[in-house]
Amino acid sequence: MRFSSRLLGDLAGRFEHLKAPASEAPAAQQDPRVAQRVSEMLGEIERAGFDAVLRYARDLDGWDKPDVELSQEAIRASGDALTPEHRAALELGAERTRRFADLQRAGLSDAEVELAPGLTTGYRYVPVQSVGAYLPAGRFPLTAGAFMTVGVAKAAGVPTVVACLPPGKNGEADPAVVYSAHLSGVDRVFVLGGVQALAAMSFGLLGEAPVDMIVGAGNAFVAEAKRQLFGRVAIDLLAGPSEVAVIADETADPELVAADLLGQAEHGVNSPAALVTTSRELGKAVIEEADKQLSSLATEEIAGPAWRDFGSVTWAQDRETAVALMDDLAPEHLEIQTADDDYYHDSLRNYGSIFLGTWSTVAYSDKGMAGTNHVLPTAGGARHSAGLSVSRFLKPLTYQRVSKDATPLLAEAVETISDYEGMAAHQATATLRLERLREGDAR
Ligand code: HSO
Ligand code: ZN
Repeated sequence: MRFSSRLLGDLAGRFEHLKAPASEAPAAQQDPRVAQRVSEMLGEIERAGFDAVLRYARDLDGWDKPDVELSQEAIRASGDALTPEHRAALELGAERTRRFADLQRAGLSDAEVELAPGLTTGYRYVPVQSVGAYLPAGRFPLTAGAFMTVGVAKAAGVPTVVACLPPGKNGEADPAVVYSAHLSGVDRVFVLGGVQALAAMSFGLLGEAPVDMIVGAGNAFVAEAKRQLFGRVAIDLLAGPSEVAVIADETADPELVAADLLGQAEHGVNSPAALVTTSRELGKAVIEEADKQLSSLATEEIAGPAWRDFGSVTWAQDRETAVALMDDLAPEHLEIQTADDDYYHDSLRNYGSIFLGTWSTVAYSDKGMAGTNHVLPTAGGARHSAGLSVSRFLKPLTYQRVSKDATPLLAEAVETISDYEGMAAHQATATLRLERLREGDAR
């Protein structure tokens, strides 16, 4: 997340950085060593098949069993390892995410129009037939990822959804992640991490046909593997470090604003967090608060460097300037804590998901409690794309039906155009139909 220098020039005098990031936000560019390594691994797995998958699982993740699949029994029983409160919370998340996806599905209806007498065109939403979900379980086992990928694919009607997750520190699959996948309707689960997981699903090495689409967040290697596999399979999006931004005015509570900024800075030492405020006092209070909260935060080790290096606080002279600055950042998550939330909601154009009002915070969506998807564009991607939703798993397939009566209308125009383009065979498809029509012999 960074402001573009051209915009800052245009807004000169209308804003001021109260805390500038110590480092430039990492650009979304790829590391050539990561790209090289991923390409080697994909090549080796394509050549040697499942043997290579197992070899990488052993060497990189310490996997020592001959198989990587969890039994249906183990999947069903995964919840037994959790407390009843934890199970209930996950059940709530799976259900809310599903209901929100169902709402979006209901908003996508098949449609048809008669464009000219006898010419009917339309589209039908058809789900992709199989999806492979990657469920990251590295530093943090982000359980809700399963709701967002597996659950939403199932809401779209995808018949086969398989999931891979890396083994945890104890060498086993994280039970909360497996239970979340189970609640989301997953068909099969494999304990397999990183590049080897994405390759195995995409190349059809897990006793299934190759999947049509791979989805889910992961580290730089996972993102790079998705980039290289794209085209052969579809992907959701290429996610970089998680981001948060807040617009706050003098009515905001600095303690809450600081907590929410650190709440996402915790994702990684390169996770950016930005505050744009129309109140200098609030801005200064948040900077103080952030330092205070960091001093006793259990994950200071991550959130501290992230905030110091990539955190920013910017004063904007008025709400129009705040909107211009924020639309330029196009953050993944955006909170609005002002006396005028509706103005911002109506005016802003670039963000992954927006959290309106003091009482709503990013973590509610992160954990699946708000129903919305947390797989969202980062690194400015919100300028051109939205996050994952049920529509991503559905293909609006078009069709056309042409009657005999509509034939002259289409065929004569196609003859003219094809003649100009020199495409004789195209022209013939139209000419032949016109002849049949004259002969009274159209079937
Ligand atoms: N903020 C992450 C998702 C998440 N965070 C889940 C915690 N749990 C990317 O949107
Ligand atoms: Zn988060």
